[in-house]
Amino acid sequence: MGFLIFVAAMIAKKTFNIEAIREDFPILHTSVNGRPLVYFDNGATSQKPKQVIEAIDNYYESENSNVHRGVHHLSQLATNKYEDARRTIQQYINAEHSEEIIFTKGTTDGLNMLAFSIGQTLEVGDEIIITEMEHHSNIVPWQMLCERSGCKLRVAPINSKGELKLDAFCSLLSDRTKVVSVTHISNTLGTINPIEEIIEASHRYGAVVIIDGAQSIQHMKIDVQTLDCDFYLFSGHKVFGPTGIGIVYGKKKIMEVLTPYQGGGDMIETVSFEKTTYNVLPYRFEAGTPNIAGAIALSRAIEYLNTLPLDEIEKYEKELQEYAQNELCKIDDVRIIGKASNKTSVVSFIVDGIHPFDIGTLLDKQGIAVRTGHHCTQPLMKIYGIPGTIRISLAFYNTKEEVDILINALKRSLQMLR
Ligand code: C6P
Repeated sequence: MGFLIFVAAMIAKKTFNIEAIREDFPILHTSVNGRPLVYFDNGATSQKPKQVIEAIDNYYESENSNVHRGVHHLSQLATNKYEDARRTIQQYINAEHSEEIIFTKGTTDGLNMLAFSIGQTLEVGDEIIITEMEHHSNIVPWQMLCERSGCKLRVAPINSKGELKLDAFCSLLSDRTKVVSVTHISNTLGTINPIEEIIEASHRYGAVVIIDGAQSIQHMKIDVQTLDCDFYLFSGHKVFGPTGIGIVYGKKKIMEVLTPYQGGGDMIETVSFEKTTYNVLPYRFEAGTPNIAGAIALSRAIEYLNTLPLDEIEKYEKELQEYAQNELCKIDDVRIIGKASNKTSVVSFIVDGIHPFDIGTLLDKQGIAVRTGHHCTQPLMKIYGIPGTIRISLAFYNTKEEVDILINALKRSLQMLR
């Protein structure tokens, strides 16, 4: 009996088989400029497994209809699938209630929604804290709010390694702090922020904490109840799902008293020319026909992730990032931007005297996709005094062999450019 249980446990144990995983991603088997594609631009968007591509096809071939609107078979089918998708995401991030999961267009859309809706509750002199490493999506919506409301934006500094100065962050907290909105992982530096400490310290002052999870959900298991964050946001397309869909997780007790972001169909309870009353959560934040296929395909991506050994993957990605960073450091004149002791998946670098764009172009000629430029973090670039970086951003389907191809291609490119 004991032996049978052991065998069953062994069969159930998920193993990390990179060749099998790569088979699931058709695009990884294509060529660019006559070379096998090496895709190192996962921070911009991840590639999609065939299970996600099939879910989109299948939806439009046999399930397409509008949700929450019809008594007919297809409408109910689409509604059930859409609501099942919500529950899949709820379970994945361990939200307490499915109504806490709002479908959005992506992280940018979610941050704008929160800046608007939370902004309605703020007063002149209230403060919002962000950090120096934020993506423009977590800067501009708050600036726009400050301009129209008289609130003040405070920016917590980083050190030269690209780590948040936690003491300096804590010294910005006060009774005036109403919102703290920080990225979990920097898209440009790869720094993993100490969000547990940030959340705890901010809650001591009664501030609402928003975690921009655009670069973390695809690299580590997230448990929003353990974290105790008030909001956690991510984009579907960075977590192996499609573009045009994203998630705002928000604590029910906070969300149900916020003013809706947009008005229109589905978000209402009653409408008259004199007054409108709003629907319950989550619908009050989902005005208009949503991205139904996107939500279903995103849940398929999450189900796909659930078949993988996530702990092993997290370790593997960190090792791959360390390997890439160490190999890059061996090349003359390469300077790594972002040397946090706790980082993952991203390596940004510059080469003295050579523009990142030129390197990116020559790498592309050799089949390697990297991102060059400011990565939508212009204030961060200003702090480092550089116009941009070359960024490699990894996913679990990347390999050491691909890193070696990059290193050789970079050496060839530098010989041509010098
Ligand atoms: N960063 C990158 O190449 P959207 O565009 O809405 O899906 O995600 C916005 C966003 C918000 N926060 C962080 C930390 C991000 O990294 C991003 C997107 C991409 O780094 C595109 S600029």
